[in-house]
Amino acid sequence: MADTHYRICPVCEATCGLKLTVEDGKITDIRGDKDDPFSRGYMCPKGVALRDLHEDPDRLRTPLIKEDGKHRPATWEEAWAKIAENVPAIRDAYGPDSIAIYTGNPSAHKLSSMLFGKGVRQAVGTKNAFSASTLDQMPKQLSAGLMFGTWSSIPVPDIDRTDLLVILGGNPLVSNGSIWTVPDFRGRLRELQQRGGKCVVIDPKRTMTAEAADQHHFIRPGTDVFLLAALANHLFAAGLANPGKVAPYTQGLDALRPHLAPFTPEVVADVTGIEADDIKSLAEALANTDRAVLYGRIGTCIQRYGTTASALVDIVNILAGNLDVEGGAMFPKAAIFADNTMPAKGAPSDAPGFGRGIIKGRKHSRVRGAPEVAGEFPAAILTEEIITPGDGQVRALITMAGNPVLSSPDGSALSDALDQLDFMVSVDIYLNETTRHADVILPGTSPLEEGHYDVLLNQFATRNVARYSKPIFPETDVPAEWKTLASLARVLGGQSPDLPADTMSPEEILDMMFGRSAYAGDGLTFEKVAAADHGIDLGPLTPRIPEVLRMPEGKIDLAPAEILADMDDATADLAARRKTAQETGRNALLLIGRRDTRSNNSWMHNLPVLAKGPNRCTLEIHPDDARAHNIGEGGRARVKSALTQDEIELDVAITDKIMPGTISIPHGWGHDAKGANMKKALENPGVNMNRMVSREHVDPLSGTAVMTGVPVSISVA
Ligand SMILES: Nc1nc2c(c(=O)[nH]1)N[C@H]1C(S)=C(S)[C@@H](COP(=O)(O)OP(=O)(O)OC[C@H]3O[C@@H](n4cnc5c(=O)[nH]c(N)nc54)[C@H](O)[C@@H]3O)O[C@H]1N2
Ligand SMILES: Nc1nc2c(c(=O)[nH]1)N[C@H]1C(S)=C(S)[C@@H](COP(=O)(O)OP(=O)(O)OC[C@H]3O[C@@H](n4cnc5c(=O)[nH]c(N)nc54)[C@H](O)[C@@H]3O)O[C@H]1N2
Ligand code: SF4
Ligand SMILES: [Mo]
Repeated sequence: MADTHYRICPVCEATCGLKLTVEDGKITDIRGDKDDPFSRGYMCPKGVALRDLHEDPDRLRTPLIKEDGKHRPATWEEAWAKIAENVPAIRDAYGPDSIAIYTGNPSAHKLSSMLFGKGVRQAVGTKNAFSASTLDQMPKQLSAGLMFGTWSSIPVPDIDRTDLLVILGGNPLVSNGSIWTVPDFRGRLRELQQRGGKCVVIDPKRTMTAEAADQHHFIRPGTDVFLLAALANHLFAAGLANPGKVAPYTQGLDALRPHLAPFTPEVVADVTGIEADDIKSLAEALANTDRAVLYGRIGTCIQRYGTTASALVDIVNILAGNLDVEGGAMFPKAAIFADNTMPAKGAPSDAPGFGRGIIKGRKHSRVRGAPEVAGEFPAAILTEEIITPGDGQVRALITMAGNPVLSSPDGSALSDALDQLDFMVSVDIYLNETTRHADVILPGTSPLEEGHYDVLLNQFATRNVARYSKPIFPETDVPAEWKTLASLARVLGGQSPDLPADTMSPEEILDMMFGRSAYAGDGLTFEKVAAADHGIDLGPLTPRIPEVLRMPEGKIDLAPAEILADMDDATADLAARRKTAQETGRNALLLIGRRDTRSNNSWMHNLPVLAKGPNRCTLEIHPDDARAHNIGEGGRARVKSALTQDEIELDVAITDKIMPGTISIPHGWGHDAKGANMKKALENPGVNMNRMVSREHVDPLSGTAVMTGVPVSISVA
């Protein structure tokens, strides 16, 4: 008997609707759901790989306990007892801050983790909370908070109605979009071009997105802040700065302008590598095209000026009259869970459009005094908090769906640091580079074993939708992950793991949330959403200013003090960079990262359907640079970081798609760690490029690690 199931793919931010066929308890087919109003039948190879993930023999089905340096399967009773014996004792002896928590990326894609992960942190009560956000989008969250008043009010391109899409530091054709939920990007781009629109990509690599676009400019890594400030500057210079219909809701325009003055297109041209005339035409096109939008993503975030660059993306959109208009940058209106659809607590006015804004820096980290942002510290400081002795030293760690040994800066140092912990617990689906350090590993579930609703990603969706998926194999192997997390919170708090009978399930929570949905007035209920196999389409994005704002004055702040001060640092930096370039005539060789369609950060390399094919963990280098270093195609190169002094070796791929002076290595590789158990991944382990990335270098405003534009040297291996 074949059953058909519909469900949302939880792997990346595109949230594609899938159609699965199950026969006799086995998945026999996975394809894109043509009737999904949002993803329209699109899917990528990772959607197909959900079957391999579900069936992966290396995926954990029982807890593991580490004894004499080796992991062995354990019962749940043993695992809970071991945690109960150790963690509360550490807290009693050294205080809650001695226990750190790291939450990884898949948590943002799982209903269980979104609803029950917080409870784990609350149970510990630690200030030492870390996540992948400070390896990723925290700059966008902070700039949104400073300008619009909540951490998630990030406007996204209205691609379905735009005529000019400018992409800076994103490769959505491969990544499938980020902080912009845009399934079937390729199809949507094609439609844009068919209606006469254009796409421009600015990236140190001529990526797949750049090749599909109408225009591409190379940009020197880490220089986006200069380019963006010059775009804004030129809008003023050309008399094109006009926020249009949002003008009455802006403040700070006059304060902003003088800080942009040093960044003329002429001055930034030789530092960014983009001609002054190109910068001017781009600014003019953004202002003069009726429906135009600028989008900035991870390439613009994981750099020294990540937050300011992110703020400038929105500022350019505002100055060019492209915010909150059809075809421009718009604010999605998620059905549930969005801070910007609910009344703000403690706001000066309870009218929609007012709020308290955001607060940061309520606490500082022990060793370097980094400010808390959105309740967390930079992932880049985790190592120093573990290895630096003294009061408040981190002695225990809990990771949930995270692999910071591969994903965060200076992975070798973090791996060594984890060995020093008194105790470590991981909730994960693999015994991998990070979890091999854990004393207890609690298994998470296969995504197909749980119900799904995108708590976060609907807040960044290019079209408003509400879609729920039922579990296909409910609790086949292991308890639902929300139960594990809820029990973990209890055990950490000194209670028994048994959940009280009145614990609300995720579905009960969704039902309650839909009761106060932004669409409740339109009759939307969880019952209706759950009954709709393909989800419910809530229509195209609609203008939301002023109602979306949560600032005390009810206005968009174009000149937050922190951003202005950072722009002044950038001014000094620009002068220094020009001087160095003029004096030496040369720039350092800079390392950037890249993503591959058949990969997702560090954790899908054990799936046969994705692992097949050529080695993907290669060093890409421009022919001129290869020649200058005597490196030939098919050879191997040694890369040394000027920051960590660590060295790695890998195969070379010579390509003119990469900007001269820049090399690229994908992150998420290096699967040959002793004690891990991912047999397929071990066949082609690759190397961890984050060993080149320094723990010291962060965007000082958001704490986000500088992971692009890392100075390196190379030689023949
Ligand atoms: N140089 C460089 N470094 C980068 C980036 C970059 O562009 N360049 N990108 C950064 C970005 S954007 C991110 S988001 C981070 C990611 O950083 P992390 O989130 O730390 O790393 P992931 O590789 O996503 O690892 C996810 C972990 O979750 C586990 N997992 C997968 N599914 C589940 C599940 O359903 N339940 C549980 N409990 N566990 C699960 C996996 O086994 C793995 O251990 O990496 C960052 N690192
Ligand atoms: N296939 C696949 N899809 C993924 C993931 C994956 O690992 N694989 N990871 C998921 C995650 S967690 C995230 S956060 C998203 C990220 O989604 P995207 O932001 O689209 O990420 P990337 O594909 O890394 O694209 C970043 C681009 O920035 C460029 N870049 C690097 N440095 C600079 C710079 O200084 N300036 C500019 N302008 N550009 C620069 C890089 O060359 C690259 O093309 O992807 C998600 N989707
Ligand atoms: S693009 Fe691929 S990985 Fe992302 S949601 Fe769609 S099918 Fe899943
Ligand atoms: Mo990410």
